[in-house]
Amino acid sequence: MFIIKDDLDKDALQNAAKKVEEKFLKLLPKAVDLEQQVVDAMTYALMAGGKRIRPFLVMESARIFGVGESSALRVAAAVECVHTYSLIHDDLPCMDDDDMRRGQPSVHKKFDEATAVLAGDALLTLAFEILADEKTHADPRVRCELISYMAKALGVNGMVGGQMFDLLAENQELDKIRITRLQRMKTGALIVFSSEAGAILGKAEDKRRQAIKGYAHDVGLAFQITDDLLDEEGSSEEVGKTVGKDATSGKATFVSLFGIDQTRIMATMLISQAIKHLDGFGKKAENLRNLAKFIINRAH
Ligand code: GRG
Repeated sequence: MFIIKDDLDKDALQNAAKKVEEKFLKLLPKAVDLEQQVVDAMTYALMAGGKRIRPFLVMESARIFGVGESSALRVAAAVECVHTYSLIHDDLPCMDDDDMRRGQPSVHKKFDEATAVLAGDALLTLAFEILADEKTHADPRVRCELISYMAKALGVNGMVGGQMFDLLAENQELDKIRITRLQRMKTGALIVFSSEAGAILGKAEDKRRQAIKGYAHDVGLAFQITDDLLDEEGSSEEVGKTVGKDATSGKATFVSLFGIDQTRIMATMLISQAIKHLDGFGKKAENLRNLAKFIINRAH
């Protein structure tokens, strides 16, 4: 086994999760008639738990750059809204077709497919509405930068492009370079945005912003590699969704290319590299260092 022990303060992760969940309840739109169903589906998906890793990244990077908690919490909530949208759409029969998410029926199973599509769309648009609001930051240039960077992380050169690539990748010969690119787009780009958001909010100098991006770049890939390992080795009960799908679908992954041991070594090396990027931040970055280690130790 190649495990780096993590000392992540689980209370800090849980506290951040609790604050973000309270924020969702304040930010979710009010409905007055039949449109209530889409709000119910958004609420169901958002409140279903989840590790809230991306909100934690936003809040911790914001803390490093001296950003007030109320701004950070709004961006953290926006990021989790778009992450949740991606999970709802990914579970649809036309995509990864999964009946379970976060240990409970996926949104299209609990409601129906049309409601799931709309709930995803509404969470995506809500996220931009949150970023555009002056409560997120007094400076409109900062708000525009947040919107622009989040849009890029989610679009064709980010999550949507990565998902398209992934859908077309089954039974294709993919080498390490193409798999890495796919994963950096599909999962990595939002993780990079989550970490960079604190630097944007805090108007950080370029050197420090690049350091946090370097950290997130490595953490994002290690996160996805761990997801591949969990798909191979984890149980559905622990992971909270169907596992073993990559092997059944013949999809090339890090595990299928390099085997479990080599893949775990790669993830461990990425995490060490990620932590190195934080050298200039001293003690303030301790939660981020431990989060990186937690990401490759996680069982779900
Ligand atoms: C539908 C546009 C569109 C994109 C979907 C991210 C994605 C693209 C699909 C998710 C598929 C998936 C399971 C990818 C593996 C990495 C990942 C995003 C895992 C789920 O994230 P966690 O572990 O989940 O942070 P929780 O439930 O803890 O929030």
